[in-house]
Amino acid sequence: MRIGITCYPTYGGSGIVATELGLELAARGHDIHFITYANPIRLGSYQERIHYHEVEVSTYPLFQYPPYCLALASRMAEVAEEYSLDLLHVHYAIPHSISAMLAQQMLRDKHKLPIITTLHGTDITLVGTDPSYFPITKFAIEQSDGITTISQYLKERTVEVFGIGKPIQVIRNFVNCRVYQPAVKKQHGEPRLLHVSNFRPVKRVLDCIRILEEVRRTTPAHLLLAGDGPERSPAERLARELGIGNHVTFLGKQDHVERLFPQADVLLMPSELESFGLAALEAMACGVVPVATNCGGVPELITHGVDGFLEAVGDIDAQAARVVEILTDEGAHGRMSAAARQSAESRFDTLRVIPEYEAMYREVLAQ
Ligand code: GMT
Repeated sequence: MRIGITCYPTYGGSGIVATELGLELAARGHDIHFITYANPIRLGSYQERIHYHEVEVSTYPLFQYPPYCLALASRMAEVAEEYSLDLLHVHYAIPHSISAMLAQQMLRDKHKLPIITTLHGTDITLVGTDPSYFPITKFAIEQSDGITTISQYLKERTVEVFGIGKPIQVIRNFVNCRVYQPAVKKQHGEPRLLHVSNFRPVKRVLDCIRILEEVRRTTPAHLLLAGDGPERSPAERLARELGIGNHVTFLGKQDHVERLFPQADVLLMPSELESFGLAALEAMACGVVPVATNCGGVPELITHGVDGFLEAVGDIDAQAARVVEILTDEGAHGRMSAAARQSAESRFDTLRVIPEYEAMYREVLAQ
């Protein structure tokens, strides 16, 4: 198939999933055309069957807000016609689905161009419920030819918030278990806690610092924080104020997290809300046990006490106690680490999940 993919290319889990999906589809013989304003995160250098079409947004003194949505629609229509695309798969409803619909309309007399929208989370839970975006988000979902969500939780939220009657297919986040693997040999030193995110308030990065402080009362540990965003400076300040600055390393944005995860012992994901929690899945594939919060779609990924732990949002003591449990009980740590890898392999491997997208494409093309 010839597939156009649009996503937010530089920021957030939805862009990562869209890029990894494109790479996996290309490896399976499909032609993939990324249509985005920047080179997608994790795309890397040249790959066979991968094409990248940049969307340029011209400014003009009249435009207080340059119309990205329209520039994207024009580019989508151009690329779809030029490369005879079979469909457009957009990630994150706003504005990508709307631009795709405009492209579809532009080509309607000469080219059938179905649209699949994948909803990732904040496009529904935050942006979509904002009164100024609610009607257009509902329209975008209702007019898509196929809709997928990354968890059952997000499907239920979408139906509840927008009253969608059309079928919504749940296709969960995935991980390539040949790329994400447990370490053959771990580096020496203090046990390592790891947090990976875009440091937005919803991720509760400051909780990671507080958890470390609590853990260190009884157990040596070092915290690695990968990523960047608005909560980085407050987190740096808090670590200094609590006197644990020497035990925290801010790594900034990382290109190859598959090399980082295996070096950790525990993954911290203290989020306020996660529709799925991709970072926890990638950690689990590397045999790293997640200590996460019981919110959104996370229980669809982590089975409490088996392949990770789920505690209440903001409960620092409970999350710290789970970290200590993992770091001090070697037997339990080994069992949970193996179970985490096993869950990633048996339920979320690309070999299992990518065919679900392919089946969805075939279904939509047959309509
Ligand atoms: O929170 C992020 O990392 C960004 C956000 C997005 O919309 O780009 O991520 C969402 O999509 C990820 C990939 O499908 C999910 O794993 C995250 O759980 C989800 N984030 C939230 O729901 C807050």
